[in-house]
This record gives sequence, structure tokens and C-alpha cells, in this order.
Amino acid sequence: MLNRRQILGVGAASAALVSTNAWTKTTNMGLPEAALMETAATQPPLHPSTGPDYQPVVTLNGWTLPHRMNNGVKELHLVAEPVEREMAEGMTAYLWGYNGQSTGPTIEAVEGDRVRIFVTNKLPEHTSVHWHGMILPSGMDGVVGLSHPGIPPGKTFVYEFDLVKSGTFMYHPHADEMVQMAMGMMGMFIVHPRDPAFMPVDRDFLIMLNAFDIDPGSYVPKVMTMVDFNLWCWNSRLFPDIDPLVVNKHDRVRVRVGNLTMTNHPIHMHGYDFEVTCTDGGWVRPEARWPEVSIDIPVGAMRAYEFDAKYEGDWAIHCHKSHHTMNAMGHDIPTFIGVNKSDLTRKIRGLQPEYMPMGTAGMADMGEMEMPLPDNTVPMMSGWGPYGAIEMGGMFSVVKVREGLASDDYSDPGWFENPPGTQAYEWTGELPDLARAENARTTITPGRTRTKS
Ligand SMILES: [Cu+2]
Repeated sequence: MLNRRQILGVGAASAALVSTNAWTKTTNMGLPEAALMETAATQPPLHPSTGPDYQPVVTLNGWTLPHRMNNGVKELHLVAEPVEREMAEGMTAYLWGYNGQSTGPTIEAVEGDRVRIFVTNKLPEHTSVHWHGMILPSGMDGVVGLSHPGIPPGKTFVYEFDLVKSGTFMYHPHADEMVQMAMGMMGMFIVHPRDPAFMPVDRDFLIMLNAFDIDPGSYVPKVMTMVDFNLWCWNSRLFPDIDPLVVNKHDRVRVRVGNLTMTNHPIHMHGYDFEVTCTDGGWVRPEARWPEVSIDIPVGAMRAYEFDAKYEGDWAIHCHKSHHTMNAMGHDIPTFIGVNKSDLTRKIRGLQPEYMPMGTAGMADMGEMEMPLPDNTVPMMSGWGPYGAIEMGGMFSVVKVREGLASDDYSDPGWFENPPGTQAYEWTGELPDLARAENARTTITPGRTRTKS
């Protein structure tokens, strides 16, 4: 027979069990509301309302998912669903994503937090969420068939784990992955250090590299494409409509870049050198860092780099694969450089007066031409700067460093005005005959220095 104390003990034990059981609690509390985002505009940083302070990230053309606290657990609600994403002005794609957008909302939490993430599946097939780079229990890892059964359409699964380390992580389905990722299902998961004094920055930007193959004039990605994608995006957005990275002069700036495409992307930023300070494996110790001006982001990986914003200006930031700074291009166009097409042009204009020959002097004229395009298509290269067409598309933006911006001001400050004497200019004096290398060679005497005093 149990005495009163033993009964109480049993009662306390079962109460403790109940309090760690997610289902019981959520039945009482109900599902956290699923926030939805209707716009592709960059949302202001979401400062923490509870717990340790941190500098929240800014996801270019994206947003951070709000959470609620439930008995010390951070609860979030992701909804996997078909979405309409404005990839650039004049072009919308029918994708799959989370909470109204692709890429999905950024998740932000703090090292040591326990998170409970509800995932509701509104797709026509099963899905799962893999928490890329996270240290967590095997059953929470989100590999369909291995970690747990797929989340059937219409059902909600719960992932719950402790965030044992800070850093930059990603999330994406590990279910029918080729299709679901080609459709745009991915997002980033930032775990801030518990100690706000650990590697603090003033601005912290997020870019997820992703790619689609959408024929000009159509809306749905071709999911069977393996290499030859035609839209190279940051957060499912294309230049000229990727927002700039607005930075206050003297800020310490971090840029975190994740890559869930099928190829590597050397991300090159002008005007600065910088150091890799974090990978999805963790923070890089100061003595292990080295300087770079381009950082290759491997497939399925993340690199974060940091710099002190010492130099004012408008600095290009882009993938250094030149085909990745183009939009919707066909790759089977012959090269016409040096070809005289005037005869042909005259004949075609007899039939079609508006015909324009392209590419005989290079392709730069593509940036300025207002060519008739099919509906729902972005020009191959476009975007206007203060001095003309920028002749870029795809994975391109501008880091705008300005003096005296307020700490949460990310609004576009317009174009940089170069101080007098600091801009390239046209030479209007006389042009001497240029010495050809061939002639130059004959004037060099072997074994002698070229310059005599
Ligand atoms: Cu690239």
C-alpha cells in the first residue's frame, strides 16, 4: 500500500513528465499563430523582447519569424505551402516556401534556448524539415524515413530541441528534396551567442543563394534541371530588385551567405578586404582567419565574413561567375562579336521594321535596350546606376556605406556622390601613338635594365 508521501511523489513525477511533453502542453495552449509575409520587401530587424540582448539580423528581401514564449520554451510555427514570390518587379514565380514566401522566414534564437517548432504541411505531398548544421537528437534531424515518417499533407509535426551552440544554420526539407528545394523551400536559422560581448557586430546581413529554372514567360520552375539554371537569386530575388546592404560608416558588419544551389558561388565584394569568421560548423578562431576579397561558398555550406566599414561609397557585391549575374538567359545563343550583320539586318527590316541585331560589338547593348519581352520576365541584364545601365542581373547588389546613419536605418540612401577628384574621368588631351608590345620588345636589350638614368 502506498502512503500519502509516496502518492505525492508519484504525482510529482507524473506532473514532471507532463511538463516535458510537448503535445500535452500544446493541447492546452493551442498552436502558436503562424505569421505570414505578403511582401518581398526587406523587413526591419526584429529586436528580442525577452532573454539576452543580441543584434538581430537583416535578411535581404526577407523577414524574421516571430516566436512566443511558452513556459521557457521558444515556440515557432512554420507552414510549408505553395507561395507566389515576386522575384523582381514584373516577375512573379509560383514556388513552394514557408509562411507566404520563398525563401522561408529567418529563425532567430539564442544559444541555450529550447525551441519547439511546429511544422504544418500545406503542400500536396509529404515533407520534413532538416536543421542543417544543428547539434540535436537524431530523431529531430528531419530526414524523412530515417529520423521520422514524412509529415503528410494537412498534418503538423513538432520538432523540439536545445540550441547547444551559436552560429549560422539553414533549414530545408529532407523529403523529395530535388523537387522541394528546386521549388524554393529553404531558410536560415541564426543562433545568437548567449554572451552579447562575443563577436558583436553593428549590422548583420543574411543572404541565401538559390537558383531556379523558369522559362521566360512562365511561372513554375522546371524541377528536373541539374546545372543549367537561368535565374540566380539571393533569397529568391533578382537584381535589380535585390535590396542594397545599407551600412553606417565605422560599423562592424557581418554578412552571412548560405548556398543551397547545385554549384559553388564565389561571392566578391568591392572596396574592402575581409575575413571569414563563421562557417556552418562554427566560429573561426581569430588566429585561424585569413584575408579575402572573394569567398567561395560551397554547395550545402555557409560562410560568414566581417569587415569594418571604413570606406564610404557604393560598392558592388556579386557572385563572380559572370553567368550568375544575368537573368533568364538562353545559353545556346551563338557569339556574333565581329560579325557584320548589316546585310542581314537590312533584309529583315524589310519584313520587320523594328528588328535590332544584337551582340556584334559585345553584349553591353542588352543592358540599355528596351526590348519587348514575354510577360513575367526580367531582362537578362538591367538595373540603372547614376551613370547608366549597370549591365548586371541575378546575384548582384550594392553595399552602400554612408556617414551618420541611425542604427536601425536600412533605407536606401540613394547613389553615392563621389567627392571631387576621386572619380575616373575622360582624358581630353592628345593621344600619342600607342607602342605595340611587338615594337616594345625590340627596344629591350637582354641582360640590361630597361631604364637608364
Ligand atoms: Cu554564382
